[in-house]
Amino acid sequence: MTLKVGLIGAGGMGRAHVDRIKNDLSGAEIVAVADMNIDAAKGVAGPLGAKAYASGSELIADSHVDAVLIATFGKAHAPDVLAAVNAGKYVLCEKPLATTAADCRAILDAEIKAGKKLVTVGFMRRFDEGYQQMRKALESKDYGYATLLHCRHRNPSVPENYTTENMIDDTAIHEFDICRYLLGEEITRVRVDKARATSHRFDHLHDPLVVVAYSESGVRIDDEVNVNIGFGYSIECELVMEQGTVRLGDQEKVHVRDIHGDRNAMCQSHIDRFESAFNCEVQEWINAASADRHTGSSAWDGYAATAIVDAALESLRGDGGEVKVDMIDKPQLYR
Ligand code: ISE
Repeated sequence: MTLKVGLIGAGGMGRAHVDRIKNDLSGAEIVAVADMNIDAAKGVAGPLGAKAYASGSELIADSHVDAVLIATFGKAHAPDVLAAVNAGKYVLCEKPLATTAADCRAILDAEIKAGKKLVTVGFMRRFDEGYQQMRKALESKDYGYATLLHCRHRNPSVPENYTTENMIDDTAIHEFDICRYLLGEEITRVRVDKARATSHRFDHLHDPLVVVAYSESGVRIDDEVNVNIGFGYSIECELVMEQGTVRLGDQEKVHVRDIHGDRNAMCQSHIDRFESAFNCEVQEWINAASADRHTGSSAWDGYAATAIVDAALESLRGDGGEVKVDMIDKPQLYR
């Protein structure tokens, strides 16, 4: 069976998904593309022989669309995710699930009403082999329990319209999800420290920040968010357990040794650093949706990440003090 996918959002991320579905993955085809800019939708749909729509709701209502891939900007996600769930269609939505906890709760309610998990949130790091091995190391109990988690999220640069708040809701949100995934527990409190700002930034931006958070069992997490580091896209993570540590490797396509030293190539964006994770994520989603089952991070995970974002933003906007993460009890569907 070929899964007929409708893509909402014809920007860079949407086009990257089209390329991977067409060239690298199997079992799916794009049959419709929607974008509020209809010309952009037509530009992507045309060469695929797919239909073009000016809105997500029209695409979701198309009976030829089996499953929906959402790659629009965060604020636009909630209504399309809700419409897809209400239509009983599997949906892979790029992060964040929604930009407010209330919108995420509405999506949880819709899934509970549908009686099954239909939503996968695009936290692609869960499909990265390195993170998967880190989680296995903790689960093996060979090194005892986790005590500390050190993360670094460095981007070469950001565009001028990117704000200090985006360092939390667009960038650190990946660590909020992956730390929950690695530890298998919720994050309960968080604060945001401002470091000396780099001069390599726009004046409106306070870069870098360090997010300090604690999990339910008391694991202390620190996440350096540093988005104008210049040299490349660098994601680091070290999990400290009682009697051992495990550290995320880089994505090493080549390793060069010469008179200047011994080094691996530096990624320049999440697209190349997480290329195989994105491919695994989307392939897994195609396989799962075709077999009428859920995969990857759930709407609950999307809700939890947004709740942590809210607490971290409150700390950032206030005096940098610790803020409790406010979450509802986990509904049965997600246990
Ligand atoms: C971007 O939206 C991503 O998802 C990247 O993984 C992250 O590194 C970057 O900071 C975000 O802007």
